Amino acid sequence: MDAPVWKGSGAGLRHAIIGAGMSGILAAIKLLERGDRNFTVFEKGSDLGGTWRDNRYPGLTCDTPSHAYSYSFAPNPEWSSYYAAGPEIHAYFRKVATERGVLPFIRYGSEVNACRFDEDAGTWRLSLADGGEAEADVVYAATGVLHHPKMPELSGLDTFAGKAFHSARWDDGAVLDGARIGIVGCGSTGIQLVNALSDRAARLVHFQRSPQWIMPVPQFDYTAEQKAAFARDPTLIDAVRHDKDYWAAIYRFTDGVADAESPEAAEIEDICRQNLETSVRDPELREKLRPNYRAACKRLIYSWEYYECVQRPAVLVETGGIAQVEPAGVRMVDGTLHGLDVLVLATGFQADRFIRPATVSGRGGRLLDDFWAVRPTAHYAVSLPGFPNLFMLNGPTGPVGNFPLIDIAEMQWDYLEQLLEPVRAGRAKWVEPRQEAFEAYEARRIEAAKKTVFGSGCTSWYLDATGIPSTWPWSYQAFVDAMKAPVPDEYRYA
Ligand code: NA7
Repeated sequence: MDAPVWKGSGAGLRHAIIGAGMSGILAAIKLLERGDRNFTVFEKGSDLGGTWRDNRYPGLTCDTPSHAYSYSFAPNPEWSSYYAAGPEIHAYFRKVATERGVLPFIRYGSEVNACRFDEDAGTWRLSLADGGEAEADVVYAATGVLHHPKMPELSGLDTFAGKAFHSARWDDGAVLDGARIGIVGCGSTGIQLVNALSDRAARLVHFQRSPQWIMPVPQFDYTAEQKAAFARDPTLIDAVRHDKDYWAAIYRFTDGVADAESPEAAEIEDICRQNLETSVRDPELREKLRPNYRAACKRLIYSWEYYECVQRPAVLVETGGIAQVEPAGVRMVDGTLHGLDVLVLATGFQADRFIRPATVSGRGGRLLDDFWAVRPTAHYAVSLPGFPNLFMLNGPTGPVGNFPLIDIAEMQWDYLEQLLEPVRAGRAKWVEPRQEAFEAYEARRIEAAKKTVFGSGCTSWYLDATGIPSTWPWSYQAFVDAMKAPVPDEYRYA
């Protein structure tokens, strides 16, 4: 039997949300809040949660404080600690989605393969991997940024006799306690893995191609009394969520990131350098761990424990080049063989995918792959000229950094609501940014991006294929201001 065609039902616009992660759940809740029930969340997996579903590695922690990494409308008095672990965050999204009535709208196992704009009808036609089809007036791509694992090119990887896997495809069969474990990669994932496994492994070899700057942060558990107080008095949660010192640091941080030569950028580096000098006792190890690029050029690691964990007796930081993987372990260029039982590839993600590999074609058959031939980008990170009523939450060139992406998605949603108002009211069928407005915006963005710390001379997933940061290049406040209201002249309604 052919898979069914979802055409929407009931009154009003038909909405398609792609992805049931943090942003997709947000979109669904916001639609329900306005009484819109004519939508489906297409989720390719068999569970919701996005990045918090895919990543299950030991030590997984969000680097934004738990009370700040919560929807503004769904505070959670039960957070167990200042920085929450992955499973707890996944459970939070499940709970909120359940309580807000989102679950019946999620269609699991429904990967969107293609989205085609039908100009005559003014609608999007979606093709699903299961053979199904769908029509929608508005499409929200809430497909995440760091979603497709990036595998390293290591010769001999398939000959390894132990278990080798990417950090986002955790193998539950891997025995960790008392094992000889290798970890490739020093991003947030590799560092958190070292923290979690340094006292479980018999031997832990951390293969470090580039060391990281570490920002020291506090971590503590909330007591039962504190949680009860949060439940009784939500203003106490607000006090943590909107803590002025935390936000002052975020604003200082984003000011610093926006201008590599600013005093704020120097301040970030001073704090990290001081952390390195005072925390790592062995001078040889200290030099191994000293980055040769600006702090915050790569995404800064927030950790209260890395330097302590990396100094544990079982841990070896290996800075040599990897020659190949062999059945017994990893052979270095200098001939050393590190015998291993488990090899974890914490080597990051293909950060330029977004809605892809879905094929997206807009007005006049314009292909998203062509539009993004040089770099994935979008007008104010949410919309694309030639792709009417197609929007992205946490899409390309949006703000990234050590602050809550939930807030970013919420601000983007409020912006989109305003953009869509004439469409909702029936005064227009669709909206898209004007090509010339987008080009002017993008030119400004690129010029500003070159001046950011991200572009100060290191490699990272923030950079596009030409080496230019693929991020919001201005301050956090500038983003807040930009999202308050779209500039009407920059958009075209039809
Ligand atoms: P990241 O931050 O992209 O880090 C990937 C790490 O893997 C980084 O240290 C890379 O070194 C290293 N890497 C990648 N390929 C190789 C090869 N072939 N050999 C050795 N080392 C390699 O990914 P994460 O998963 O840690 O974090 C992603 C985000 O999740 C993070 O920013 C937070 O937003 C949460 P390099 O620096 O390129 O020398």
